[in-house]
Amino acid sequence: MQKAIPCLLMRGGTSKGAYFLAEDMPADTAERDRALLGIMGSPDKRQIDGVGGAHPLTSKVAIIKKSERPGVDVDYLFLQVFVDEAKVSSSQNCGNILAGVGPFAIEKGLVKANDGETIVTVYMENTDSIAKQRILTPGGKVEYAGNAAIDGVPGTHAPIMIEFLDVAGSSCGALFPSGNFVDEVNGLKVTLVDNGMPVVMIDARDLGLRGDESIEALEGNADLKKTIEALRLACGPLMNLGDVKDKTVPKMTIVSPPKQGGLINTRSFIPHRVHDAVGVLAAASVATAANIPGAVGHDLANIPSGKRRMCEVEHPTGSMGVEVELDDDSKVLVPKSTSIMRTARLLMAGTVYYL
Ligand code: NQM
Repeated sequence: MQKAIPCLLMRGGTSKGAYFLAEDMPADTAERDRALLGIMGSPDKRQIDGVGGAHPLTSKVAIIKKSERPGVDVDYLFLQVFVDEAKVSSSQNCGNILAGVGPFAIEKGLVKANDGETIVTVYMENTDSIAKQRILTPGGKVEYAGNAAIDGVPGTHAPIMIEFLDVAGSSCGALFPSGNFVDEVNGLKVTLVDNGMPVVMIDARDLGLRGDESIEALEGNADLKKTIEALRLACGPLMNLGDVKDKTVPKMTIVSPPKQGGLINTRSFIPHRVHDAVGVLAAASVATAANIPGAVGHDLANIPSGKRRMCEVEHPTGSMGVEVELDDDSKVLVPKSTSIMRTARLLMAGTVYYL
């Protein structure tokens, strides 16, 4: 007998995933993960027997419920369903899938929309932190159409502004979890940073790269992949993440000088495939570190001036704008807030089946 669960399929930023109400999911974690593997069609590199898109960026899940926290509308749990392994991980957050959380909450009646725009405050369970989303809701309904473009997604859509309030150190305990702006690990200079996503920044030149290589060239470079994975496993404990063998963090970001007038250019292993763009919170981490003298990439970067800095983090399909507001106390070096613009779209509302 097939089992059935109500589901919305949504694009959130440059990712795509299945969004569920927590109350519709099996309460037992092992049973929930078994359901999600079946729903996505994992493990199988084509995910042919499920709704997953055969890439980590399209094999994602959001589980959402009304929040009991004061001042918070909904709680959001992000789960990464591995494509070719029978694994489901809650070890990371996802700022792209987050873009669809507010619209989902309104569609499902968890949040009552205003006529005009609606602010949805989201508690992100993976990182114990808060994001505020501003969603256009003319007539009290989510507007998906609009003129906002984000690189990595064709066409234009309604903008969703997202402000992250307390994400610095949310996975690793500190913005720079090793206590240093730069460390030497496996003979390579790295910056270990967490402004919402644990990221290891490496200068492309130290890997014998230019930094603007294609995704295919990077994914086809077996020696590079071995070096990057060995470095990731060594950096995990230094970032207070423990053994990261079965985790999808830290993300490994190769940095090089900007090519389009932005802050810095990136190529990100997430951690085994190369991102088509860059993660939202990963970009927030990279943008923050690159602004700090001494961090890997600072000397390559085009640093804006002022306290509120619009930083374009370049990636294989364009760039992501991250606004970083630095704290008044420059010794603290914790950004006060980080904002980005995303778009999202409801693709399908219905029932998903699994065996
Ligand atoms: O960094 C993919 C994405 C992400 C993560 C990944 C993300 C973020 O969807 O906030 O959104 O790094 O696995 O882009």
